Amino acid sequence: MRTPLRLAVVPRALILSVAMVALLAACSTTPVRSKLPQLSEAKSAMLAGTCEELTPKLSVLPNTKITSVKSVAAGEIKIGGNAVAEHCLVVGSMYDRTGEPEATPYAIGFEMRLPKNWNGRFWYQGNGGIDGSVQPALGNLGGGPVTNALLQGFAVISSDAGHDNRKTRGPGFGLDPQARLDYGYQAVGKLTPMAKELIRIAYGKGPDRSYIGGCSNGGRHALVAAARYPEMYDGFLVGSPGFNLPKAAVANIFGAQQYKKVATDPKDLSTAFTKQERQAVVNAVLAKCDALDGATDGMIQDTDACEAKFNFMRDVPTCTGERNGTCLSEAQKKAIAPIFSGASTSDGKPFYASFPVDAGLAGPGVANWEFVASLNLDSGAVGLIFGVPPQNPKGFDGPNFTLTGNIDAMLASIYAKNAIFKESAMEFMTPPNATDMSRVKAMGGKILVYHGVSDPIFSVNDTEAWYNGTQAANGGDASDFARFFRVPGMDHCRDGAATDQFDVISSLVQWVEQGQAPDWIMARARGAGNPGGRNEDLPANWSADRTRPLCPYPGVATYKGSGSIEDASSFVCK
Ligand SMILES: [Ca+2]
Repeated sequence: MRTPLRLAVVPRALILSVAMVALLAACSTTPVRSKLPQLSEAKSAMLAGTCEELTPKLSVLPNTKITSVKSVAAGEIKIGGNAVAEHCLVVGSMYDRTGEPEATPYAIGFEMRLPKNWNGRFWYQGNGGIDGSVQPALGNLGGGPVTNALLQGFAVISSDAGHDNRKTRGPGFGLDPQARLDYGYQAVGKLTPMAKELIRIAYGKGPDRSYIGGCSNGGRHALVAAARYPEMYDGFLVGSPGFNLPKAAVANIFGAQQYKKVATDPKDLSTAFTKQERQAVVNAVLAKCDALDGATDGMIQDTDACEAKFNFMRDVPTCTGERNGTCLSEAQKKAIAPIFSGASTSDGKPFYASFPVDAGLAGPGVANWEFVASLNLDSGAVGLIFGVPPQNPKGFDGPNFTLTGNIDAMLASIYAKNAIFKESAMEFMTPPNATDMSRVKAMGGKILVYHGVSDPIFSVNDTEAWYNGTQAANGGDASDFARFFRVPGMDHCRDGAATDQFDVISSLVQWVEQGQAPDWIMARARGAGNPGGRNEDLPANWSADRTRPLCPYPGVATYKGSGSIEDASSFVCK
């Protein structure tokens, strides 16, 4: 396993902990925090025999159908120029059945990739969106190839979470109550014991350490698993989590209805808030907030100070004449401000988090989520997968549902249940008692969360509120088992004006297995020449491989006052 680069940044937490030790030594009555269990390090092993020899042994797996087992040679797959080592690819399904509507075939489809030379660890790859297809079990996370579980030697599983979008026409699976529950949480609960047993058969021992991680809906899967299945995993990697996904989807529909009020072309919501205009907002917020962290570098590290200082209505230039891309009209401001301040019901009650105004707002990812996904994805999710009762999928018109639907009714539908749909969407999609992670903590498990500040679909402020609640549930400090890293400028899971490439998997493994809590995480921009693909949103005046420390909340990467602003070593977490 690669070791993350360490820099000569003096972690503030270390200084504090030294001071605290001195204080504790001087004052014997100070309560000493009980020590959490330290889990042992995973030990590597070799696959027992060939992939072909594995096939007959897997027939013992209950409720499981193995479709194929084949060998993948070293280098057959390359990730960011790195050759993936030799491994077995196992493809199969669990709980094959028929369901709604009209005897649709269902199963929990999966693939597992088992490295010949295994690091002793299991990785459950949570996938994005509404699931529904088995993404390759490579364990990719974040921008670029830095974080990749398969490259690092994990045995990795990936699944469709219980439905095949080709057979259900995407969100049509929402008509099947069991398919909703599998998508929400039960697929993880069913696949995990099977996967561990399959690993035991393949290597002669089960995984020493198990991890679950993903971004977006995959981050949701990880946080839901931490709440529902804490005993199944040792580490939870929670990227840009949609852990309040049904509410976030209604909030994005709320946003589309706001944009519709000022769109000059009713068929194209992006005419409500063009790229030039979004850049004008970015310029305005940078003018107020960029220097708050000590470096005028196009990044707003001090999100909280910026939110206190920047006022959308006041600080964005108001057009005195026609819209010309450098300003927003009064009507635009009135329509768009409530999207940032937080979606609300018809009587003004907020139902989802606010969004920070941040430097990554001008990117195309933002436009896609706000102006396109709201019509084509959130509509189907709310109307067919989350709402009780679901809409009729025959003739369901997503854009019309989004642009003309009643927000209050949509919100009520994601909390509703009936005799057929016995759990509401807010029950099956979200972590129960989300801020109670006591079982993870007690077992020595660790939760590492990251979230882009410019994420337009799941708000970093929602994740911040969850983390603050988790802190409060642990006497004001949960940092001994749960840490939260904001990624300034990053769009949803990657891209944006951001350093969006970071090896959070290694950070989590070191924390779980070595007890080394991440006081900061190295993050790198993906400029020209990056093997993982260039981030097109990077400002032209940034170095192609700018680095920054990601800081544990509420820490802020702060410029030391000297040294290159392109280099993480010039910053310290404060
Ligand atoms: Ca700055």
